Amino acid sequence: MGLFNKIKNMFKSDTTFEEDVDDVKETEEFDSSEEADETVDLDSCIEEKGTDKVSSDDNLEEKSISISEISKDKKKRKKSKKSEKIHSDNHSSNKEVEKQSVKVYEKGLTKSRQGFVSKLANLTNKYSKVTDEYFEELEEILIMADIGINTVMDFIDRLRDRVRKEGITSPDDLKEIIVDELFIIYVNDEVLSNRINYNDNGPTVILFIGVNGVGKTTTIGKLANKFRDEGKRVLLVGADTFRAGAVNQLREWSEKVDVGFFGKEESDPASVVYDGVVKAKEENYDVVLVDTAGRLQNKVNLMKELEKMNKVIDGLVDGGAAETLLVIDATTGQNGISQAKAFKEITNITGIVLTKLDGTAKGGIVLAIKESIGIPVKYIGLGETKDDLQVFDIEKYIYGLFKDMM
Ligand SMILES: Nc1nc2c(ncn2[C@@H]2O[C@H](COP(=O)(O)OP(=O)(O)O)[C@@H](O)[C@H]2O)c(=O)[nH]1
Ligand SMILES: [Mg+2]
Repeated sequence: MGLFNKIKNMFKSDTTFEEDVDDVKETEEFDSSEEADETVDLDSCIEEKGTDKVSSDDNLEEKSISISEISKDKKKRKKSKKSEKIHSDNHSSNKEVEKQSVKVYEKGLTKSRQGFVSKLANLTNKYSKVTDEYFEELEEILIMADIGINTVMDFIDRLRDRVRKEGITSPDDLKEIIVDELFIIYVNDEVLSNRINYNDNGPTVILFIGVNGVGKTTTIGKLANKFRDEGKRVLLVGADTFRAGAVNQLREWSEKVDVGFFGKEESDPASVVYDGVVKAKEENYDVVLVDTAGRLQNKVNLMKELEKMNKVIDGLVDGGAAETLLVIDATTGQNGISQAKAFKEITNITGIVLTKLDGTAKGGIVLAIKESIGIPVKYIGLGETKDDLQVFDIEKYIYGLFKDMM
């Protein structure tokens, strides 16, 4: 059974899928040799928000995962896990949470599904045979979905290859292989872990960076809510001290989701971080979420400021900041990719939060980030409420995108 049907069964039937999700991730071997080698001027990214810049010379390697092997392995594990399974209350409540999460994915990806996936369905209906014209149209659809030109070219090559080797002639059969191959783009790499690093030795400090308006403050509010639900003590630190009102906006979120707050307007961001982390240690907070300024006059200043903050955190917490999450607005398309490349040059990013996926029909950007930046998407924003932040999960994402085709 192909991945297409597997995912369909996971989410449409009553079988539990928590273990499947983990298993795929565990059985993968990752290859980390890919590096984006293009340099992007951060200042121009910040200035020209609407500009689409697509150019990356990434040399894409031969991907050689066998999905059927993963499937087999997963089935085996699933069987043995199932026999051990005790139906506890805890388990059924997990199941509820998962169901809820799948719903948020379905709803948040409606635009992408209607845009990109309905085009794909039309294409399948239009052609009775897989032809060159079919591939050309498919290529166009994928590029329009913001998947990224290099990724698409590589994808089409692999698809043509499979069509030839497997003797596929019907677009209807190819539909499932397209889903398989999109999944491969995402999982066949080193950085699949969507897990947050927790610091066992002190508060877990998470820095949020990214240009203005991408959704940093909102994401912090949503994430604080998530952590608090998990029983963690959360402190929000407002170090976006450059913009009037920015600190207040974070304070409002802290009130809304009922977590701690520290912030000072018109102060040195690093000194706010210092005071905030000291407070977190004194008052035994588990997680510290730091909101930073999206824009400094130039790249050098931004780099220095981030260095300063990191130094402060290094001095207070063993192991320093646990995560630096770059927030990107999915509706800005390839410009978001350019931002990621630029930020990657000036600081060590451990994960990406992709916001506003609900506001774009081009949900393919998730795959482009993976392919051109090589940094894992850890969370995605699928709406404006506190419940609309989800841990990024490729299987739920693919289901959310293709559920009408399944
Ligand atoms: N639809 C949608 N809007 C979002 C999402 N995340 C953030 N926003 C909105 O984007 C705008 C800017 O967010 P904000 O957190 O202030 O951005 P910041 O400047 O990076 O801190 C606000 O109006 C948010 O409500 C999302 O996932 N979906
Ligand atoms: Mg903000």
